[in-house]
Amino acid sequence: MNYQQHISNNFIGINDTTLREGEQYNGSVFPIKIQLKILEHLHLIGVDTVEVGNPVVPEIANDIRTLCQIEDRPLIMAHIRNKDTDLDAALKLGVDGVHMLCIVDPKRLDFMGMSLEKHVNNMVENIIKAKAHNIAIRVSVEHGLEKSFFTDALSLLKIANSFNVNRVQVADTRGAILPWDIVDTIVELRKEITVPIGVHLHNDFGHAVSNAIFALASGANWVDTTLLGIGERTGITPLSVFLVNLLDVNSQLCKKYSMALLTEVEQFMAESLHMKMPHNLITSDTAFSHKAGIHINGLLKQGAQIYEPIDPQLIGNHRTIITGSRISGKTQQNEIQIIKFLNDYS
Ligand code: HCA
Ligand code: CU
Repeated sequence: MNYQQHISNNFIGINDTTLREGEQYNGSVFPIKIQLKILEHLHLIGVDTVEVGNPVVPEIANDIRTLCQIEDRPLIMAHIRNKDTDLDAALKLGVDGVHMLCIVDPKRLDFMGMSLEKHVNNMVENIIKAKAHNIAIRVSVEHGLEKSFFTDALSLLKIANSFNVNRVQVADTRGAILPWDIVDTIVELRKEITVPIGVHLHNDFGHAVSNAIFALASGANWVDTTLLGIGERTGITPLSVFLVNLLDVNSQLCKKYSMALLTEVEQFMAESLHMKMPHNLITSDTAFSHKAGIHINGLLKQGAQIYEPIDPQLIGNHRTIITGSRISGKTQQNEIQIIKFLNDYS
């Protein structure tokens, strides 16, 4: 498969869900001031849509109303359940669209006192209503990427597709899907679905970024992200790491995003949450630090790209050279200065 070519043809956009999934992170508290700042930052980066929480909760409805009043902003999508109460709450607010979550797991439907057939009928009614109000609608299936639920997810999404929704989406809700499985599933889905397909990928097994890339290569068009990857449990695809992958696949795809803001914005997010930047994100303070003598020497002799995947400046990050440790070798201080300022990426 020509992965690069497929991804370039398929990729449409990023739905950032920091304001919804991100609030589900254990340490998140988002007063409206922080939400406004997040919206502003996401707009400056240039994400295509921003997802907010469920307006059926009155406090969330108030916040969404405030966010929607901002004139210069991305499209705002409310994340709702497949319920008319939720849709009605969203319709009152002037959001640009709704992301409606459906369920196919028979046990969960049972707990809800609902049959799959009734759930699908409700979905159809909600789609028709949203369309009558001229707002965009994306229909997602929780656990939709899991093998045991895929057949039912596909049947439900085919019906949504026949009503020409703006987008359908499948989620790896438990974060345990492996890249080869996502390829098979998205290829199957693409055969049946004509509208754009989005993916929402949890990171429990560490594949949230690679699964996004493989999903795009297999026919998906949209990816859900959050700043720092925050969300339930280990979170979802982090915006920064996803974007550097996309840049590597085809830099043209990132032209519409202000990559140089990524470090500042993700560091702002960490500060707001009173958390230390995760060391394993490319926007962290240590993401471009070099410590071992062999590495420092390599940088000096061959240039920084020998141990750096991208120029840190591309994402607004910086290089750090750690000397004076027992593993740092004999590099002289004046040589270190050279590395600090050398720019080998032009
Ligand atoms: C959840 C819902 C969700 C929804 C994803 C989507 C998930 O919190 O369980 O709207 O596509 O991970 O399934 O975040
Ligand atoms: Cu989720």
